[in-house]
Amino acid sequence: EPTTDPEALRRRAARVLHTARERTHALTGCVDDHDLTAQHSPLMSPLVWDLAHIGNQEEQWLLRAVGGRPALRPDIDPIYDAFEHPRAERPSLPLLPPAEARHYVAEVRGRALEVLEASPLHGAPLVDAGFAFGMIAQHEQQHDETMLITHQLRRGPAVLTAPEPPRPDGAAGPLPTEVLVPGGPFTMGTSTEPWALDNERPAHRREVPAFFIDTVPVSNGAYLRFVEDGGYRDRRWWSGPGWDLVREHDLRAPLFWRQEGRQWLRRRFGVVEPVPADEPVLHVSWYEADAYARWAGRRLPTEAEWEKAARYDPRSGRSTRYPWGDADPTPAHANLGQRHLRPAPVGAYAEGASPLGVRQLIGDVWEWTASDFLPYPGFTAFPYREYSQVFFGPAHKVLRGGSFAVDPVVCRGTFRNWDLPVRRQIFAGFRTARDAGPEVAG
Ligand code: AVJ
Ligand code: FE
Repeated sequence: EPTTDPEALRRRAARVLHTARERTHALTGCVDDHDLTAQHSPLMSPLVWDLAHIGNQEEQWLLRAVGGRPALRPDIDPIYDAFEHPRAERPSLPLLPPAEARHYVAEVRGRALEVLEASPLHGAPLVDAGFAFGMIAQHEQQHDETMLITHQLRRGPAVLTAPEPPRPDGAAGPLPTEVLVPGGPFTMGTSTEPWALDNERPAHRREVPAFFIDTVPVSNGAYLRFVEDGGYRDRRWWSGPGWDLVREHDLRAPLFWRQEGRQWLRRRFGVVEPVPADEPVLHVSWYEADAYARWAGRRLPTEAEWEKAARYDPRSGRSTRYPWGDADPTPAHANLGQRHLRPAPVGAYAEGASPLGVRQLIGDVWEWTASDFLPYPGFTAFPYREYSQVFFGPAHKVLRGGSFAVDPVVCRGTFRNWDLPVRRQIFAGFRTARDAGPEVAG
């Protein structure tokens, strides 16, 4: 049950803000000022832009909107407005230099914690159950994932290290390749998760016919069979725009892969290593996921199918918060929070399985779905149109489940991410599905 005790809410809000800031410091403290201000890829901002943007959003929402305090640095709002400046032009802006950016975010945080102490945490939608504080912790963690993508694109020796993720225990023998999810209605989205963002709301019934879904995400080894079968040279497997992408950029394998003789290697945070066959495939566009699924005689799951697989409990008929139930994620459930800098091998995290036995829906890799990013029936933009509403439409595809780079505060069975179908630098993989057909539709 979500707590309404203001002291417990304050402690939780302070804790998630602190966790986010530790991550931000880790990602911005391991490189020098030159690296912080450089643009490592035209697809990404300089790290120092993300840093001050985190502080600027916190200033706007927690100090000004919640706290009613005067603006600290109104002069820099336009520089850190993501809509005014596309990423490619951010290096040429008069950004706060690293030392000033660090000072700014620390100053904002000190005042934000004062606002948290003084806020009643009820009585207005923005502060009910600490929403704005949860939203700002989620925002910082989303930029921490973005900064990790920048680290992956950065050239040069490794600066980040982390322990290896757990391996599957294999005790129960080999897993079935797919799981049948029975047909019928289920509850999609949420009206009760206190920190759910606008696009996850409201809860509504969805009819989802029976389907089969892969027990685990598609592995590098499985994807390699598609590559070696000439998948990238065979027009049959590709959508029209997917084929255009392959030919325009001469795509032959996932981003960061390269072939040396008969061996496939990949670069991961500054280290070149053999592609591990049993790890979920990463750094594929939606078009590559779609083509692989067609080659395999299957398809991507729809967003509703993905959420039903992740939340529907056939024993109770209820939708749970996570595949394993309603409890918050622990390190035994899922690979989240940048504790490891790679996905765990497929079949890991038995404790995180759904009641039907689907694994690794949460954590490891974002999963592309077949669906466009659209509002749920009854959607209302909150607290600002630029979070979700301006992105609704056929241009963006939905990703679900979170990756190893995502903190638990910004990951739930209802959480929706979206991106352009050409994107490959994000920590995205996928799993496949198929219709169950009339014999099991019951
Ligand atoms: C939800 C991940 C697509 O990074 O563009 C960050 C999150 N929104 N700042 C993004 C976000 C505003 C957003 N995604
Ligand atoms: Fe942002």
